[in-house]
Amino acid sequence: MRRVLHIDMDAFFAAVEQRRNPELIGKPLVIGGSGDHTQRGVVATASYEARKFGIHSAMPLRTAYKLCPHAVFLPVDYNEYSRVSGEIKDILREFSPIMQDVGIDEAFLDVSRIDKPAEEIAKEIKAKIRQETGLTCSIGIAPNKLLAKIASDMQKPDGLTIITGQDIENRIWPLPARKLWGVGPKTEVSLKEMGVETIGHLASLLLDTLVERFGTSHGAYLYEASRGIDESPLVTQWEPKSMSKEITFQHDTGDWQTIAKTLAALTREVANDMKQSGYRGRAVTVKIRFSDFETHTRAKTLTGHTNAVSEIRTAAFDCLRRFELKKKVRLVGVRLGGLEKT
Ligand code: TTP
Ligand code: MG
Repeated sequence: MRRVLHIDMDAFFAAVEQRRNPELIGKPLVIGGSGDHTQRGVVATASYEARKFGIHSAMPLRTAYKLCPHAVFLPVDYNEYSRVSGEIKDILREFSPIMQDVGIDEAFLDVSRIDKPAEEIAKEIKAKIRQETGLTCSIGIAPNKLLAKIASDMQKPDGLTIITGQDIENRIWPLPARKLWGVGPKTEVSLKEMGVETIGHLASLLLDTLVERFGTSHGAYLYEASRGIDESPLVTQWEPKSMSKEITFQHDTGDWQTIAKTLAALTREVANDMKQSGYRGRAVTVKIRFSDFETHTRAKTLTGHTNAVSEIRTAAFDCLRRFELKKKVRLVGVRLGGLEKT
């Protein structure tokens, strides 16, 4: 049985601001645009105190001001929220490496392989996040991502909700159809036209009816989702171990100049890739494949991590000189390993 957690921070931007400035705790707080309610811009989020006045995300700041003139309006400080978000994701990864980063304030965590009740893990996560960042979150526990996401939204703030396969009829079917991931405003309108308001209603429709209306793929998705079925795996972030480039010559060559020039060009490309993706490496490996497909590598480890072309090229040429180029060369490649994030 799979056990998936969905973690969603409570009033995230507002909570980060309240932590920075405790005077804001307990007050209606609106974060959005440049923080000036006379200017254009929309609400990114509002504290729970401000939500009581009917203020919500995507509402024009001016409207929010009319609803609650004594609310504190602050600009969006995206850098700070991303930094805190990074801290939270790091905490989650400590609990399980199978983490899907969904957005700035939410993530899925697969805890199936952890030998402990999921509820206990969730409580530990909540405590750790609170301890390290001072923030609260709401967690949903379910057999899949679809249900876990619905669950985390059921009790907020600071909630912990468990949904099992047995709860679908009683707790999922009464919910409005739009609570299902993949039911956006357009699908919702179509469903309303068909007289469908709840997830249970949707589950009563025939597969054929849904496919006819929404197409094969979305129709089948809705059919399964309304029954709480979701087999999709967590998409974990891919961390490269190395970066490489190689090229096969149009014609095999024995010309050292040609090989060296090609290697220099490949080195530049790898260095660029690393700079763009924010990595530095330490271990340079050059690969040569001869015309008879015999393939050899030579490696050199640098004293420190780098993404500087000149350093990588010098090491690559050191490697190249250690090859005996007695046969014609078919392919040349360079790889940088031992990567670290810059
Ligand atoms: P949400 O998780 O949707 O909202 P929230 O964390 O503020 O509140 P809740 O307790 O209900 O989870 O979104 C996370 C952050 O993303 C939110 O703090 C601000 C930002 N955001 C926007 O900038 N614009 C939007 O329209 C929404 C919905 C969110
Ligand atoms: Mg949130």
